Amino acid sequence: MRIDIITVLPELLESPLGHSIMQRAKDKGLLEVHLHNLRDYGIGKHKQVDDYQYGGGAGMVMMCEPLANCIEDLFAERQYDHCIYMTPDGQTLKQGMVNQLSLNENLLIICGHYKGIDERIREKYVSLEISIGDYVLSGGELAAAVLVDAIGRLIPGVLNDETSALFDSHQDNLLAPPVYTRPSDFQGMQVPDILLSGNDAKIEEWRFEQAVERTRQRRPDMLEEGE
Ligand code: 6GU
Repeated sequence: MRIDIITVLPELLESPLGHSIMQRAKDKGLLEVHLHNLRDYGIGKHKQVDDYQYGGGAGMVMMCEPLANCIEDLFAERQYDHCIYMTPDGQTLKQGMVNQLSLNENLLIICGHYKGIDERIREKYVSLEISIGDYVLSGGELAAAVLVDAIGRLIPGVLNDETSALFDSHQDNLLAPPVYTRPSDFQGMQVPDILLSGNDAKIEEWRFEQAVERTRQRRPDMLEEGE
């Protein structure tokens, strides 16, 4: 998969996407992330990318031309499955949407800043608007990093044990069950006997029950959604 990201702060994305599983996905040639500095498309001597909003009011708006020129350059290179705009007024990101997006070949992500981008860019180019939750970030970059991480780990071959994503919290509308590692006795607190029993069928059953119970207690809304 190839993901192109348009941003005024590429530095903010380099580190989150340059370690651990995301770096491994890139090293294996399964994920390519290309950062495009919108400033390179800025207007005039000051490489301007934002301007005052029509109608007045505090806060700058990202201008049409730099974004349109950058997007057109990328559109000329390849066909994108989606042009995604990261915005707090977008659709709230859920695992189901992440699963769907992980099946694509080429994604383009636009990170907004200030008051956001000119509405005409949304109308003309954007096919999907995504928010990562009901709170406001100072820019779309950290949200884009969250989205790319969530998608990237689902690309086949990225995770070591390919089945492990199947048991993540939120796959199947259930939270994940509790997990334990050595020692079996930590300051008098024991690992549940069942996990030491070697009975795989019983262990699987126990994990499922724990997942359901944990979801019922913490996120009953998820059980209703799944029905
Ligand atoms: Cl995608 N962008 C910004 N700026 N804030 C957010 C967000 C996105 N999702 C939640 N809050």
